Amino acid sequence: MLRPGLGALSGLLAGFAALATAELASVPVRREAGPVTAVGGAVIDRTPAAVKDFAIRTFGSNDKLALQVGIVTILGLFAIGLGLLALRRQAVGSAGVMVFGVIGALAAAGRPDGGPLDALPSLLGAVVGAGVLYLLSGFLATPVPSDSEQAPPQGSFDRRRFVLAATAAAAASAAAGVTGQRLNAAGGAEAVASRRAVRLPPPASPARPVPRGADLKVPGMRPFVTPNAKFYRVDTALVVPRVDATRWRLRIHGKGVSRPLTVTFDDLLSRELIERDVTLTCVSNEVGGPYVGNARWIGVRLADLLREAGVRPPSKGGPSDQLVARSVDGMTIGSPVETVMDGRDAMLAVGMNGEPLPFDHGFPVRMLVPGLYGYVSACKWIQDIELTTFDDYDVYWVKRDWAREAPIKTQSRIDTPKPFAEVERGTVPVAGVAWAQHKGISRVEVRVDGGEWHTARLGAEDSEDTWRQWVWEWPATSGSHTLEVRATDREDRTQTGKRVGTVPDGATGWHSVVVQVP
Ligand SMILES: Nc1nc2c(c(=O)[nH]1)N[C@H]1C(S)=C(S)[C@@H](COP(=O)(O)O)O[C@H]1N2
Ligand SMILES: [Mo]
Repeated sequence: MLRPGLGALSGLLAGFAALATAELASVPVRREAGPVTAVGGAVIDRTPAAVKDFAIRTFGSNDKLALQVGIVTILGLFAIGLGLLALRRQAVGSAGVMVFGVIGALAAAGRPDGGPLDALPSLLGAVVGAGVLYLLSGFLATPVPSDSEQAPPQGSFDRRRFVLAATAAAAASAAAGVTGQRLNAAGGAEAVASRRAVRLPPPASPARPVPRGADLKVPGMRPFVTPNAKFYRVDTALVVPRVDATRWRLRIHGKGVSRPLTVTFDDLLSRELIERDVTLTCVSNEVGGPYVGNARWIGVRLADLLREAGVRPPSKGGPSDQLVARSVDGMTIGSPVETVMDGRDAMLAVGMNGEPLPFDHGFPVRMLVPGLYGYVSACKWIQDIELTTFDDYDVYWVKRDWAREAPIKTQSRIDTPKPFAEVERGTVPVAGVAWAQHKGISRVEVRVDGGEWHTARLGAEDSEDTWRQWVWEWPATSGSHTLEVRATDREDRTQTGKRVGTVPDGATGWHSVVVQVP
């Protein structure tokens, strides 16, 4: 009973030693090359659209934590298995550890932004882990005597050595792991300092103040402008990139670029800046979902830079119809050149709600195109813009079942009352938001239990690129009731009630909420 237990423990200690060594070894390489991050990233890259959506829906912004906990748990189980295996076949157990090292190495080197060097932490970790397992299982390998009554006090010497070696391995691993984590965390120090040093110049073209009455201030509603800390986050980054703004460069090049450009962060800040309120939406947002937020952005008009580089949209004879934005973490996001240059406020954003972009939201620079879902427009941590065609190149999400082009669909959401809430009889404000970026919202209607539609009162319009709050005073009667909402945009198109899922280009259907009135 004791030996299998110690075998399992050896496996776990070997796994711990491997991960800790890899963490330390990732310091001179890069923190993204750590095996758990690398395998997690590789899993994300290979996750079909529907599963990724399921993960976002189920775990929300904790989807990445859930993934990492899952990976560590699976590794732990395999480590126990290898520890038990090593009791019978010492070398095979260690070879098993090496197999996991190779998997980690392949995952790390194969990431969109990965290189051969990224394989190093996993391989080093595996070598150390294999060694630890070999050593520990060696101490446990004393053959069990056939007649235990006659046997000398069984393996007492080895057991003491086992305890010593296991303790040493655990302590050394903990030290290596903690040191690695500390150094990796400190590695972003220049980036943090560069962000702190940013002074955003006043925009040449400021946004007008948010009109009074845009925020209806109905209790239970989220504010009209989403604070940065509350802004939804959707991306594939297990480790948020920390880019040093003083070393940041953006290259603009490709087909039809007659004057390729490379700009620095200071170059961008010294240009004419625009400030705009824009509501960003994720294609993975289900009907009624939370992945939509509204912020005041500051940035450089992207069309200005493109024109400077000699780019013409297809309608003016330009050869490229797709703009591919690349981030420092290897994400590729493709937008239609025609849309980016059609006069809307497509921008390279440097500021969000009065401060430099938070790291989570793309510091130092991200793209933003009002009216397009984030996955086809809003590249965070951008470092490269290539002009090409949709025929010639499929970007990250397009390779994973999502549509090439995806304008935001007109949508509306009930924020209060909450689903299954109990509300008092009498007048109940039913309120929420509606959005149809770059078209604008002209009407919102609410109905109860499939009855006739009632027109809601709209909050003042900030811009056609922002959402609009709405409220309808409901004379609530006793019983269980279903509230539904639909919006109409300024092109006079009413949101369809037909329910479709988020894949491949955004969900449709009316948001409904069931409430109880005593
Ligand atoms: N580099 C990078 N940029 C990215 C993504 C990503 O995974 N990596 N996700 C996109 C998606 S799907 C959306 S909806 C928006 C979300 O932006 P936010 O996290 O600032 O809200 O970022 C976009 N930009
Ligand atoms: Mo998204």
